[in-house]
Amino acid sequence: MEQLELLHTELEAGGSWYPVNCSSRHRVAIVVPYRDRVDHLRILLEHLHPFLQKQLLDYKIFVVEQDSSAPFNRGMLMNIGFKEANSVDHPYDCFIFHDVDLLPEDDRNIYDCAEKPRHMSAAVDTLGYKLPYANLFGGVSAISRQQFELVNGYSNKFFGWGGEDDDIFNRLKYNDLKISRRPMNIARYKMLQHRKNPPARNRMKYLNGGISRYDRDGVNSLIYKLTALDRRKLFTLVSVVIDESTVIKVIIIMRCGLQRYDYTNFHRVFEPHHWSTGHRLI
Ligand SMILES: [Mn+2]
Repeated sequence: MEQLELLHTELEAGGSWYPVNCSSRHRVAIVVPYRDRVDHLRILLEHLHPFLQKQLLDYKIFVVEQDSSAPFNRGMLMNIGFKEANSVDHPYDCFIFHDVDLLPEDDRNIYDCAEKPRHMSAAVDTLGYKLPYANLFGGVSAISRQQFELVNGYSNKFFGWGGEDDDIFNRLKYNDLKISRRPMNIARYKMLQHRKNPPARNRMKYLNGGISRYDRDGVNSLIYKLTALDRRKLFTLVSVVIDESTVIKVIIIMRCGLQRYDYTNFHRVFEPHHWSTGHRLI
């Protein structure tokens, strides 16, 4: 990683870049959910910075690390990336939610947002460059800030592998947002090999009952401990501890109406001294 840092003198602190000779149409936040895959992260960063710069995007890469023993919660990490990115900088127009193990192969696969949310990784090499099912929205996806807020982001309930991507597809559909894809010869990705995570418990239950939670389980109901917010050379690191039972409980309390939480102002106003690697409870 240090060697890669030395190569990228063009980057601003926190892993951002913008073209000097023109102004980009979008400010794009790339959000990468992450835990314990440093080899993949290095390969992704090595690939993505030149790729995004060729596209003349105004972008920053946020790596959101789950720093706890709880099962990996991809959806909640995306929500946290959305919140933290919009807190530390001017709100971004466009979000690319990006798995750490997918490398875009075609420069024409522009990382921007449009009227419809876009499923970017339609053609993955390990799946024979074929779309496995029509409603797939996992891997890499592009959603504008407005679209993401409209659907209340991802569900926070999916601890472990699977379900959260199908749930956000349902949320988009519920809000009459049809998804788009680029042609299969452009939306091509190489997948890095890894061991599979255990599937999420209760993921079918949460998926089937999802509709009753859209308004209260998502980016408006985040509970986590921020353990680092760190401007690295190649990316901004957001490290969080997520407690599974707390996350589940908060949603139950909200459903029962026993206690009212005002989540609209849940996040702090950004002040520069909040940059730290120390422990801090939100
Ligand atoms: Mn994967």
